[in-house]
Amino acid sequence: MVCMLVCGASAETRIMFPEISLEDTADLPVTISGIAAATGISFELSYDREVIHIEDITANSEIPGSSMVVRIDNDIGHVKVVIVNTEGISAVEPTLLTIIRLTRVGSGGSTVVIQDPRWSDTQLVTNSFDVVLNGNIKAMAPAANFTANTTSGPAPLTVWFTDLSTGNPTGWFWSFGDGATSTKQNPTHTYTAPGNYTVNLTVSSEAGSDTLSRPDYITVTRVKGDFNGNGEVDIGDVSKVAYMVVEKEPADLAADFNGNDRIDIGDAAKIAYYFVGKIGEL
Ligand SMILES: [Ca+2]
Ligand SMILES: [Ca+2]
Repeated sequence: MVCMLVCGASAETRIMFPEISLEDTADLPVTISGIAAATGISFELSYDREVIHIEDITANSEIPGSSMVVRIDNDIGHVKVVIVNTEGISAVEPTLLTIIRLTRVGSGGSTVVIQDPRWSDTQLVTNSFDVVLNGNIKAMAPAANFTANTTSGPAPLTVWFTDLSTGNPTGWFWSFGDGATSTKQNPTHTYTAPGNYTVNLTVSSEAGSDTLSRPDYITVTRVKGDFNGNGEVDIGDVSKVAYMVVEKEPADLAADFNGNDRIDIGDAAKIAYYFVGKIGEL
């Protein structure tokens, strides 16, 4: 039991790299702890070169007497670091060893693996670390964006939507503003009724989700005289105006073609004339 009190006091040795969200460039610490005096430390880092590049590695200037040699190879995603200190680095408590400057080059995530970390003591014996905590660069959440081939026109209006989202989304949810939805990446939607429509796109991935709303993005107008919404003046529309005149259908002032503020036989005649081509416009 005496030995446990005395011998158990020796701390476990650790080397660690943090877990972070990285937007563009950041300086991240490699820290060590549990070491009374290290005369040398070496470690390697491997990472996904499609996601991050390591720009620079600098030694902690507050540790006197250190010299450092690094080799950075972003073509394969690997660095090797060697630090020598003839005084012995005191790092019983967590101590900043080096600053790693990282730049994001892709939107995904990457584990920064600490490979083969070793330290030499004052007897110049090489030791491994008890605990190695790898770094983790979290993937970026996607950002929603989209466009459309057209944003206005007479009903029925068919619109091709194009996803312009960034951050590699894996899911799409479109709301077209008329009650219809789609989970395609690049959907097509046909608006049948006149009106202004707000379009929402929500994109998602394992890293998160984002929604872009474009208020009143799509404006659908009515072809003059097209009351049944098929994009043209046809016999159904001619009949409908006739029904309005005899009050079998509610009057719609869009059918007041002769401009006297009521629906009358002149309007019924005008749409019939237009339909057969006796007049050029309503
Ligand atoms: Ca029609
Ligand atoms: Ca009229």
